[in-house]
Amino acid sequence: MSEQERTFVMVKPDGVQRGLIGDVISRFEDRGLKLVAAKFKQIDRDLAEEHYGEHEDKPFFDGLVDFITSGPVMAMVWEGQDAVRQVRGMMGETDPAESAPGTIRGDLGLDLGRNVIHGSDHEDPGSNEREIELFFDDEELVDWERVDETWLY
Ligand code: RTP
Ligand code: MG
Repeated sequence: MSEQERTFVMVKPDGVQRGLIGDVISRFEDRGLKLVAAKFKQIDRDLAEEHYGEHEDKPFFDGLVDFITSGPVMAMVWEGQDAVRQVRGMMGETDPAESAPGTIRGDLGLDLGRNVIHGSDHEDPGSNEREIELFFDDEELVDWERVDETWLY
């Protein structure tokens, strides 16, 4: 059994506006991941620029920051075995058009910008811890047991 780990997930403004928060949360609950923290918030530009700092030299950076600050997001931390990779698999590819049916972006995403969800990147080790710290204080991470823990992922 691989180690439990935590990953940062965010329903982006398009997902919030389209009423998809519940659908996204259900998928992770059904998969057997455990919710550790959640926060519904409006991101300011400073936070957006720091969160997406790896892309600051890309031509799409300003548009990405405009989009992610265009309305509230649902920021969350989910825990489970290999959770970073697990969640990325459930998300699909960056472009919804390239994402398999059954994935969040494949089922719900509209286009490369409006792709519903962010998740920490398993190809960028440490991004999960960095992003969790950026959005949550330590005391906001809830230590609890789900009654059905034996059946969790
Ligand atoms: P995210 O960080 O939001 O979870 O998405 P990701 O890892 O799948 O993709 P990433 O390469 O980190 O890109 C971050 C977001 O930037 C937008 N993007 N636009 N125009 C473009 O070529 C382009 N490439 C990326 C996407 O909205 C992507 O989610
Ligand atoms: Mg990324």
